Amino acid sequence: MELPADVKKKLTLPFEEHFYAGHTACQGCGAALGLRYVLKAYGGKAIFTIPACCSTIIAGPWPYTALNAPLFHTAFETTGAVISGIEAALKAKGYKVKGEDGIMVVGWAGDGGTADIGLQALSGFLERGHDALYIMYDNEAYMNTGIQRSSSTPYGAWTTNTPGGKKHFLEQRPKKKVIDIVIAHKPAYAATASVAYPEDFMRKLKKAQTIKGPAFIQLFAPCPTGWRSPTDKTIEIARLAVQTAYFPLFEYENGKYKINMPSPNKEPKPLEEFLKLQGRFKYMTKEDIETLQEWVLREWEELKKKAEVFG
Ligand SMILES: Cc1ncc(C[n+]2csc(CCOP(=O)(O)OP(=O)(O)O)c2C)c(N)n1
Ligand code: SF4
Repeated sequence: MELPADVKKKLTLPFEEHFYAGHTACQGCGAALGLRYVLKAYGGKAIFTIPACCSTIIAGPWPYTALNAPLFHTAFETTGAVISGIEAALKAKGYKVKGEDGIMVVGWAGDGGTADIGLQALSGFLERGHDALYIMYDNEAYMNTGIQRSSSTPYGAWTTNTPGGKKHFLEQRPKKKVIDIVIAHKPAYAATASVAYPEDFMRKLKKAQTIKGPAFIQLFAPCPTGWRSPTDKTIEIARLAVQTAYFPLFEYENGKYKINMPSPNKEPKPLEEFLKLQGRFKYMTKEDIETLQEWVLREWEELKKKAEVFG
């Protein structure tokens, strides 16, 4: 379908679709939306690596895949190693990698496949300095195998192996700060992004395309099935995650931090506004909520300090 030129001019995102209908994501899936934006950003000029996760199923097997792009379905722990190999092979064969007219090598992995089992391969990819982009879409649990907790699951969340109930079996560990581990490698570029702010995400994807060296984006991607949230609340929840500073948006480039959202000069919204839209938090006591709220504000202060000192 071709849009009239005056309508097209008003769009803030590319009109062309490279993620086709007929994929198998649940209604309201943040991961599917994120993948669609990545495909829009790179206009079908990317090679994807997807390990075992929901996105493997969403994309589907060749020749029925929903992505208009070459796609490697790979083993759970290997995303960082596979994108390293693809980048090295393309260069050895004389292809242009990255830049407006080059090939984008993209790893697209869940939080389980990144923060837990894939951490070593991610570290190797960053340390060796490959010209590729690793995107961790963060739905804060192992969704594809039935909503088990990962190290990216927040304190107080229900999952099928942190079930809450009479005895207090909710997640007791804080969310692992994967982005801090990534930044410890001093990559060319690292950023957080959210499906609720597509223009910001698109700008970061473009940045990753033009910068030399490894890039990493942690994308907040609500999962209505695992978060026990209404399917039409995905964007609202993702927006509140940013506005409460639960998942602030920031960038790290050449040793410098820049906060994008929320404003460092204003009080973030109360965390409860974010929590109350999701059934996974319904077992939390008042004290649990206070504990998580304190953690969020402490992390937010730490980020603001970093942006002040290394801004
Ligand atoms: C070595 C290995 N262990 C376990 C699995 C089973 N497995 C497949 S997908 C998956 C969950 C993936 O979770 P995550 O990376 O968070 O992505 P999501 O499904 O949430 O999108 C697991 C445990 C596997 N494929 N390989
Ligand atoms: S379980 Fe969650 S992440 Fe997986 S397809 Fe459904 S909504 Fe998306």
